Amino acid sequence: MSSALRTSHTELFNFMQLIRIPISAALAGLLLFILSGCGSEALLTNVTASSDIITPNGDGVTDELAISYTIGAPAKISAVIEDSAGTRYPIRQQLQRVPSSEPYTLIFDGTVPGSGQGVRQRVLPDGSYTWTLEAMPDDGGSPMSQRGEFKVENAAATPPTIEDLSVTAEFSPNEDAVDDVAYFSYRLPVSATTTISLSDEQGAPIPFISDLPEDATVHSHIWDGKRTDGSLVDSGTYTYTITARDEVGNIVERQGEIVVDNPGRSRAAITFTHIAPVEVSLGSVITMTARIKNTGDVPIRTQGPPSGYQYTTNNSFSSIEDGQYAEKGGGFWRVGLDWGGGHGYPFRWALSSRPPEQWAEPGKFDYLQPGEEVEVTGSVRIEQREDRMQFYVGLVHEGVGYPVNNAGRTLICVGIPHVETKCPRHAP
Ligand SMILES: [Ca+2]
Ligand SMILES: [Ca+2]
Repeated sequence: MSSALRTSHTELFNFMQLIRIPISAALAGLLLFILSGCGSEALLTNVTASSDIITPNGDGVTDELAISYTIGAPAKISAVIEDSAGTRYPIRQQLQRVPSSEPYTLIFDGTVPGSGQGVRQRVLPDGSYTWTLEAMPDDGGSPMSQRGEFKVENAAATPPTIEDLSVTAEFSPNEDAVDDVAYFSYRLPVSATTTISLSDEQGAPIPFISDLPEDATVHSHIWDGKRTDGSLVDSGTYTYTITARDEVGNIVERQGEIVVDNPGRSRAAITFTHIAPVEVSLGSVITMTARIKNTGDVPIRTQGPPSGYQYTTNNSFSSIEDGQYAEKGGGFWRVGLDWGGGHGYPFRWALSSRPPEQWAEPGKFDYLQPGEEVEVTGSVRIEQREDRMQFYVGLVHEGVGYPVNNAGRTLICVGIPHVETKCPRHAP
């Protein structure tokens, strides 16, 4: 069988040489006359292949087949690869070409569209194949085609895979610290270039991860429900497509759906602050009163300690009550009090005027609903030996930042005799 194939390769080679070599011009002209369907301009000529064997394994040596051709009239070019079992793989379809004295070149890298099973593009396995190049003239005349044979050897025909895939089924990107992001997690057995994209119910694409080189290990990515311009997507069902491409061109993909539920942005404003008294002795207590309004379109989630809790300047939200009010991974909002050069708002209280047993999750967290305004009080016993303390109020969106910072600055004079002259609060 291989001897028969070899014979046909030789014949092909000779045939193409006939077309290419000038001394065979008369014969070539006759052939082209026949091939062109008796047209006045030869539609498809000088069709040559760079080789009759390719080894698509990424080593840079005969990885590709270059098929060059000349077009004599405006035409659409298509190319098909066919294996020995008769399966056809279109590799180019209806490419518009205009006449040119310069030859066109079509590069075939050994890959063809995959046939289901999550394989989008794959390297052909070792074997014997034919390529067929067809030109369909724009003027409605007869198409012309040329074909050749080639072999694939040493092919890297094992595609990459996307294993252990886990994707969040439903999430609500509304900054309330509950299911705000979607997780993609998978394992690549071989290194690959990964792309993750989403599309909405109308098919509009939302790029997420683009052509990211990844090693053969476990990978995870977090989607926050935003487009690349930062805008939030709408509620709905989105289709994700993860593709992994290896260095030789095998491409596999996995698809699934993600439900985006009630996306929104949380916003809040401080509408009132008051810190008093402004003259205290060491060991006495100051009290902050603040009013906070949810000015966004989604509920704000908040945690304790509750309004009314008293700190000392020697502790903070993360140290009190066995750490139960430490930051919980982001997304919670609280009102904070700080002083001096900034300590990251060590004193924080829940944005709720309800007692903890009446919270949405009693003792754990509560919500400040859109449009709702609450008054929160908090006190701090002054145990620092500083005589001038500039206190200020802020909103803390934990893990995100300080949406309101440095509000209601108030100078507190601590344990100073003759305070009117030694700790003036009003600039002259
Ligand atoms: Ca090679
Ligand atoms: Ca959420």
